[in-house]
Amino acid sequence: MSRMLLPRRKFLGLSAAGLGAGLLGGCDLMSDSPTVEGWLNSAESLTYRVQRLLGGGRSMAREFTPEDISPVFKVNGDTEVDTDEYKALLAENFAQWRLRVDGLVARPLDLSLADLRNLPQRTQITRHDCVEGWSAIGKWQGATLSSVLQRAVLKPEARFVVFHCADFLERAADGTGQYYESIDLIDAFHPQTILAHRLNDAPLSQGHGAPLRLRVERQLGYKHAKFVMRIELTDRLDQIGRGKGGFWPDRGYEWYAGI
Ligand SMILES: Nc1nc2c(c(=O)[nH]1)N[C@H]1C(S)=C(S)[C@@H](COP(=O)(O)O)O[C@H]1N2
Ligand SMILES: [Mo]
Repeated sequence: MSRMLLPRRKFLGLSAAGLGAGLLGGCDLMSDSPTVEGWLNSAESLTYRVQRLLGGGRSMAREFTPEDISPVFKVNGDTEVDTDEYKALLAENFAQWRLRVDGLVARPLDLSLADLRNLPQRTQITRHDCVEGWSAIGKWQGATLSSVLQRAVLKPEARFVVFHCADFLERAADGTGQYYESIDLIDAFHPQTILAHRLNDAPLSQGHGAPLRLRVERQLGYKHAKFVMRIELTDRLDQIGRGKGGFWPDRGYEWYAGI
């Protein structure tokens, strides 16, 4: 039954497009390189693996109408980033900012905001639910995370997508406290999972996570990493932070915060 709901052709089509884009970069130069062969094989096996997983992972979070948008969308957690690096980027309106995509990928990426705006976009009006007991409905626009991951070409060992943020919510004695979060590949390739650069038709404010924040609509607010600087593909979470996959998961919250 769930297989019938999966738009299989469309998904394969998108993956093929991603692969095509990936190949354009180095194909002519290195087509006889065994490494390139390896990348292709990894990407293909990943596509099939992801597609299989998606059979049970494609239910959609509810979407709302423009009339439902909350007049005020609260900011929460860190609402400013207190590092020289971030302040310098902000001062130039993020012209020098790049999103680094690395780890278990065949093609590491450095994407500017313009690059991200040129990738396939999605706009969605959704409700944000914070564990502290408040909710707000907002209109988010951003690049689909799947389009970014397809361009980076995941290696077959990749299992988690880690979002490293610019802010330190705590400066703990053990050196942890920089905000981070992580999701599995089912949520990473979900159509509503986006790297948002706009809220309610305006560029993200610093409070809401400028220049880029995650929207992972089927999970609670703390999973929606703000101020994202780097996306790391990994096969394990135990060596990042305190090992539980996120700032709040490291401090006792659930890693999978499904709503
Ligand atoms: N980098 C970072 N991301 C974060 C947080 C944070 O403190 N730092 N707080 C989280 C929590 S608990 C919530 S509810 C939302 C708040 O998003 P908002 O400020 O846009 O409402 O961001 C999440 N993402
Ligand atoms: Mo939250």
